[in-house]
Amino acid sequence: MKVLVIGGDGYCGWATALHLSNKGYEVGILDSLVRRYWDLKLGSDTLTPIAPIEHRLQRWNELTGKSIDLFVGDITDYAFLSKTLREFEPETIVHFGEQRSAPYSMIDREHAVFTQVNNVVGTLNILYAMKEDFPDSHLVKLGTMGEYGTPNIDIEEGYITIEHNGRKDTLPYPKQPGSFYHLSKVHDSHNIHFACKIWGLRATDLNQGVVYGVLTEETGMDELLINRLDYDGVFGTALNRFCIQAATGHPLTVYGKGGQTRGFLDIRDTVRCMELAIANPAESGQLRVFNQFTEMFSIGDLAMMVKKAGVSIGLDVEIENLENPRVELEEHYFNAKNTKLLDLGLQPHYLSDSLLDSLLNFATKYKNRVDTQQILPKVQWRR
Ligand code: NAD
Ligand code: USQ
Repeated sequence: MKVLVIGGDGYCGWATALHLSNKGYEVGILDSLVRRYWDLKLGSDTLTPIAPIEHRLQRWNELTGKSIDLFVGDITDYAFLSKTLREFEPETIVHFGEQRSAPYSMIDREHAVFTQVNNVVGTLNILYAMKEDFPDSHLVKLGTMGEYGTPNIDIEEGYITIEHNGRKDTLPYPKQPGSFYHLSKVHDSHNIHFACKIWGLRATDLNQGVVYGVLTEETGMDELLINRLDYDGVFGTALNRFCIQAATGHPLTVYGKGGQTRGFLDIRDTVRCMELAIANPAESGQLRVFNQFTEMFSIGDLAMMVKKAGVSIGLDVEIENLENPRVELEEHYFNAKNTKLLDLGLQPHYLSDSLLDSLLNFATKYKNRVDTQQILPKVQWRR
């Protein structure tokens, strides 16, 4: 099967592209490489030295004999997107290619507008290109658990059945996202839902939780295949940041009380979830939604786990509760369903001492690349 991985130079996309290639899929990567440029503009860099995409792909080919096609361009450019799809003729389109940082989207008006245009227009272009030329292909789109926010009731997988004034219906689950980035995902979900309904397209929205870890079977094969691992205050995410902070002797940055609870998953499960969603496509006319995470943790508990694992390998780890730069509940109910991917056969890698140990050792190996000035959060949600 031919799979086009949009955003295939990024953290989740690179690991997924290699995994699918390894599993025998015919893979193409479409990426504008804009994420590398945003890092440059922010003055930040990934912990790991990532090779240029051409070198990565050449090394993959040398090691495995498998080749991955590369299309460098922007999906908000419809002519480029349409031309690429006609050339590659994908049966599945995996879409990771968005601006994915909540803090980046909250820097100022320009960054909020950019995030929403990049994400919403990019996805809308994909939907139109599918309608024009590939109405039977399957769109596997990365959404986020953050679309739901933190409601005081259980979170279902995309839809909820409601009884109201004696009548009953199954409706899209209410969305209460916490940043202009997370809002862009909600807008995408609505557009995809509508396109499936009117044009009979098939799509799967994967509401993914926060991803952690860096090594997968494929990216660990060679230094040139190494994946990015962000630690800075804009693109770095909770658990990855905490491990890198522990390795460099920086206090762990828990925002506010640390009672914020989120869904998490190991990047080795991200690639497996993608494989499962691709191998079991949605029906025509259907927007299927899976909640893609394996465990729920509060940020405070994660920090405690990293501290314990760090101390056990001789690191001196402090936890600091910073004033929260975001507007979010710091103590709340959170109980989200995640059975659909398990039903398809996902066997989770749960967060373990050995994973924390290996992530801490990995961070220690590259700690000389860390610019500690980039660690503290600088973007404020409030006026
Ligand atoms: P990333 O920034 O590492 O990768 C995104 C890639 O998309 C980059 O290589 C970038 O150059 C490319 N891109 C962005 N806009 C593009 C455009 N207009 N045209 C072409 N390419 C474009 O991000 P990631 O962490 O790999 O996240 C991938 C997807 O998964 C995102 O949609 C994100 O919202 C979602 N997600 C990520 C996480 C996480 O913890 N990293 C969690 C949940 C969901
Ligand atoms: N947090 C801290 N300290 C930190 C970093 C984060 O306390 O140093 C807190 C935040 O306040 C928030 C939680 O940890 O409550 C998660 O923040 P995050 O930066 O790890 O993740 P988030 O901003 O939600 O975004 C990330 C990805 C995004 C994806 C999302 C999945 O960047 O692309 O959509 O995780 S989810 O969180 O489930 O919506």
